[in-house]
Amino acid sequence: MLHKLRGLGLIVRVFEAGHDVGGTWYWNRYPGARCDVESMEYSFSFDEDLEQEWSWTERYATQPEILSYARHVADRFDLRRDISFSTRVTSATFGEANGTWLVTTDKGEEVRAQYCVMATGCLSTVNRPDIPGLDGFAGPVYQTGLWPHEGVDFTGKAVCVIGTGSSAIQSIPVIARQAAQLTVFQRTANYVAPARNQPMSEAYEEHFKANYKDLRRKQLQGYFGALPSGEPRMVPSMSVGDDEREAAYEEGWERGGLGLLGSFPDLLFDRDGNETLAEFVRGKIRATVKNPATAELLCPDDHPVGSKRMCIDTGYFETFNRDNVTLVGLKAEPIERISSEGVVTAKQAYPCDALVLATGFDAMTGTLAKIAITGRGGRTLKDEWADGPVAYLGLMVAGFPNLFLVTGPGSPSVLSNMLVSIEQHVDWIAGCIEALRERGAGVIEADPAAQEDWLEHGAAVAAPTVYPDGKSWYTGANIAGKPRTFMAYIGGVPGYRKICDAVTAGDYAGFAIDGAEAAPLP
Ligand code: NA7
Repeated sequence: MLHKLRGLGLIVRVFEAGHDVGGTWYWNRYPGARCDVESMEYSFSFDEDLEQEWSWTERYATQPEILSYARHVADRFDLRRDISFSTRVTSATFGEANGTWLVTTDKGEEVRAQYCVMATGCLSTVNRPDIPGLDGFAGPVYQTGLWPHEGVDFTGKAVCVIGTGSSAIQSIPVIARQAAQLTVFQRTANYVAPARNQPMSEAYEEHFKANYKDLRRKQLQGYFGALPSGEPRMVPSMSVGDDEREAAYEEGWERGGLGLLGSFPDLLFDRDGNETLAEFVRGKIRATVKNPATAELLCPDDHPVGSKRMCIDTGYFETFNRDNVTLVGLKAEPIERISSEGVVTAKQAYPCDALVLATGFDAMTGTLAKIAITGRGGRTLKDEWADGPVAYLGLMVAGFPNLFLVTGPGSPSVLSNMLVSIEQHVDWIAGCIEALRERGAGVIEADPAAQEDWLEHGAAVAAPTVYPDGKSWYTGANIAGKPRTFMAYIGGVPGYRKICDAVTAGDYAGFAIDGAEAAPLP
């Protein structure tokens, strides 16, 4: 965004809470942290030289490698000189009299700007669980999303991990190899496919680099902003025989990655079809985990595949065959408290030297809620979003002129390859600001009726899918007291882009510019 806006000749200031660039990849340094989108696709497309000069070393990049990439991009485009690091924005207030935003920081700085872009991330405020006694634990407590930069050595230690989401699934195999004893506390079992990570092959990288333009174009046609894996069968899952369906899943399992969920186009819609994939994954778990009781505990049985984010792993289920690893199912024995010595469930105490909270994030809205954002008439974003977030196209909120959101709620964001979605929003916002400047306009804002229509459309698109079925962070269900709404747009990356492009072509349909009536949607 900084690079693009500079290109328009604007003066740009960036405020960043971290001491360096990287966002998610700056904070999430837990052992085993890695992207679940393939490296060649999880990269910026805006500069061809950048594409050609950077080399990824593995099919799925590790956190340190992605952080190096972010640093490289920052240096290559000389971004750091306009970024204030270690600085948190505390408030952003729209001044009706002059149509500008006043941004204040925890360093006491006050900056006035015509446009304010919130690029605060979707998974950037960690969820510290409200478990009695947590603060009284005698040993260190680590949160996966705020991992110490100097690293942690668990050698010879007894470790308890709470949570079995993506971060836990990546870190548990690594911690288990180091620790003397590992106890995993699972509230909800997850569907996990093998990543089949491997070193980047020279031939694959060359093929990608020679065809980047074409492959990026194909990426944009993918529902999730990623290339299809293998040859998806374009027929409904229940229209084929059991053997053919099983063969399709087996192929997806062997290829590895999230592509398993795309084995048939209707797996996120047809609950019977979805259940066949669920049972396939359960079969794999039962075949891998030797202790039948542990295997059953690890088999998800309370939500469809994909309704909570599907995970990919390297040796997660195999880890439960180790002698030093114990799985505790919290449905049968909920955590009652944390004592100074460890975790205490309804059945027994589990003493440990260190505690790892892999308990996720206050997703999509948590970070924006921590900033006092005030729009027209003193309306705060917190109040506007009290019943769940609303945003037209996930890009702007009615009543908050010239305030843009990157991957905001109501956009595909977390249901897509994030880099693709981030670039689309950055391009859209830069294009919008350029258009405003060309016509000499001062203020753009979402029309409340267009915003309402978008919300209804988003809910209608999500309703037939399995997404609302899971108690996931997509819906706010992982945070006590958070309103339950499905916060992302599941109309797909290509469809969403088409709508955004039509809005732009329709003279920013659904947006009011300088108080004029908003053009209707085409
Ligand atoms: P997730 O996917 O939200 O996982 C958090 C895990 O922590 C999940 O298993 C939760 O169980 C569990 N949890 C949360 N609070 C508690 C309490 N109080 N007690 C016990 N267990 C708890 O976060 P991740 O960091 O793993 O992954 C986030 C995203 O990052 C991921 O989806 C990828 O997109 C990358 P629950 O399922 O709520 O029952």
